[in-house]
Amino acid sequence: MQIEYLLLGDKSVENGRYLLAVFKIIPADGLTLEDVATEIAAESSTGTSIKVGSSTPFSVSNNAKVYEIDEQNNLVWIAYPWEIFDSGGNIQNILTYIAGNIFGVSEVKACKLLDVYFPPEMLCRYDGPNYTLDDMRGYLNVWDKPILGSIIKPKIGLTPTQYAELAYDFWVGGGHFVKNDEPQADQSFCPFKSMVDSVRIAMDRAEQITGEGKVHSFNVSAPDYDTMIQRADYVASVMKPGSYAYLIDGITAGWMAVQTLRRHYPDTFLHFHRAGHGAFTREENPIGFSVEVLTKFARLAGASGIHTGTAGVGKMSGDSRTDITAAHQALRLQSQGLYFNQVWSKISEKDTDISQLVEKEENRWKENIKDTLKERKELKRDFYFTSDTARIVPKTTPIISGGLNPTLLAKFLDTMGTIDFITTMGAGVHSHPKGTQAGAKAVLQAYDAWKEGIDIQEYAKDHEELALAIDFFEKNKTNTHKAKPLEDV
Ligand code: CAP
Ligand code: MG
Ligand code: MG
Ligand code: MG
Repeated sequence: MQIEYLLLGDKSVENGRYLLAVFKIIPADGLTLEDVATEIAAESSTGTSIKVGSSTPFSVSNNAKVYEIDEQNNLVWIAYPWEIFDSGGNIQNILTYIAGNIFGVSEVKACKLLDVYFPPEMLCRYDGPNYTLDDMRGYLNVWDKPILGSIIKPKIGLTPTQYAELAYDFWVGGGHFVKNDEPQADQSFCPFKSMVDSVRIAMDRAEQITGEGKVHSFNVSAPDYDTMIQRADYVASVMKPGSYAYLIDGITAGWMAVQTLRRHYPDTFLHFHRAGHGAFTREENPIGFSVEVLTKFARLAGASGIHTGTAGVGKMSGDSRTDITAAHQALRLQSQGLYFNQVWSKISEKDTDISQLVEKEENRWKENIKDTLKERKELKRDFYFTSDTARIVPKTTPIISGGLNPTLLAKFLDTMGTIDFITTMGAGVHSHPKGTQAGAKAVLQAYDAWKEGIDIQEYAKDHEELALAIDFFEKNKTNTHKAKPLEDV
């Protein structure tokens, strides 16, 4: 055991100078939880497997501290002096410590980072989002519903014009937002630049017909940063400001790619696609970190939006507690995580202004979501603008995707407790028997039914597109698991 890393009951960890983390740890055979906890604290801060003679009093002051252990549940709380992290607001650096070598050390049979807490002073050093859902709402002039979107399917294999034609259909059917799928890049049969050019033409046509603004999220993930920037710049040169977002495959491209985009393009919606996260977030996987942790780091990094899952309603693994906790951590000024209460303010939660804002937000969330629709535009200003913006880390939009279709929308809305999210449906739209335009209409109709409190079966009696969608998805149920009941989050 590396005893110098064990400071059980140390209250000083709450003084704002520490990042706090909680891990679930299963020790390798023959070791105690204390043994392994201190090994992990050492390896993830100043130490290694054996004490070195080259330590200095200052280096020792940077030791992580194991400050709480729950033997029964195999939980270990560790505090990290946040000044050990790169002073440049660097997410990959933090994760290299607290989600790095520790997963490979032989003392560990299992180790999962479940929750993390960032103190207010630390938040000042990180970018956080700049362009938010409210900016997108302003561009689209859509305040009374989630942003309703689609991913073009098939996932890959369409030519630029075929691709853009489907985007056009979705927009003309009333949809707001279209995204590239996660593997879209610069393929020979669908060159990136031609795809962008075709989308612009399709968007202009759709806007002319509908008289509404539309948004497209372009996947700028690339082999290297220069190419990523070239692709992003190309999009900016072709598209109107506000009409495009940048999608980045944040797990496979990495946190540096996410932060590079955030810093280069603060005035563009940054869309974090998390393909690959299941390898380390899935509940049954004992090594890695949770969806909640991933989402919190995405907000810290400055993603305008990140996928947070369908709470068990759709096709991807995930339950309502995990996904809804993550979504709230993305959205709310104060979010109760699995273990920590996070206030996304750069000043102390004890400050009375911040407490008042938190209370106001609490009250808003208690209201019926349908009753608050008309006030949304004003609330946005109230929250993020009339208060001193520099003191609050703006929200990250939950992006809800994966096996959703019009018949599942109401269930998800009720589970989510807010309309502040973007939803994207792939198969849920393009498999409509009458095509993509009808698929988009069915989504809008499903939303209107929910808003008016009418069951979709009833509403479908005089809404043909919805009726066909219900019929189709009843016959083609792919969802094999049921949503777990929503626990208290
Ligand atoms: C959804 C999707 C998204 C997943 C990612 C897909 O398509 O485009 O990538 O939602 O999962 O390819 O599966 P469908 P998550 O609407 O056709 O299912 O959002 O959980 O990160
Ligand atoms: Mg090393
Ligand atoms: Mg996809
Ligand atoms: Mg699909």
